[in-house]
Amino acid sequence: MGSNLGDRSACLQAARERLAALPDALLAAASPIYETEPWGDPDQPAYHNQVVALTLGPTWTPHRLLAALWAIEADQGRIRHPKRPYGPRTLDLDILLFGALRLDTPELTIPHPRLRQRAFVLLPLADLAGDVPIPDGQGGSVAQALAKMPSKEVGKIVRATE
Ligand code: PH2
Ligand code: MG
Ligand code: MG
Repeated sequence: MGSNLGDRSACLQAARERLAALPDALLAAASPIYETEPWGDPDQPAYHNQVVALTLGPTWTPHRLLAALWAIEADQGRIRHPKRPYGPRTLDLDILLFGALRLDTPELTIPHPRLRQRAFVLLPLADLAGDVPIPDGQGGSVAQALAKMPSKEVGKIVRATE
């Protein structure tokens, strides 16, 4: 989850509440919230980022989850700017992993295709799932991917205080 517009903590809290209320789903764990520099598009405010783990019943598919995440984003005032795919947003909910599934469709790629490039993803993901293998064919766990990140990048990620 990411937010860099408005009250970022409130956006993430509201998102956690919506995720916990999804049918046949449990919000099993949440990482600390981190304050992170914008990645990919420098001209925007700093983000709050957090990773959560959902336990989903058998009725859930990746595409059904994606539709649910888009609905939550839209309800929280997310506006998509086609020219700024990495631009500012009230709320971004991305699927990082879906169990051990690997999926490549036009709408959805799992594991998240930029997971290994982003310290703001790997650090909170490692808080919850360091030992979990990343099923993208490159091999290794979340913690191993984090260890390969430049320490300068990881060092910039700090716990949020507000
Ligand atoms: N999300 C983006 C683009 N850049 N930078 C940070 N720090 N955190 C994000 O969640 C983020 C970003 C597009 O999804
Ligand atoms: Mg994103
Ligand atoms: Mg997204």
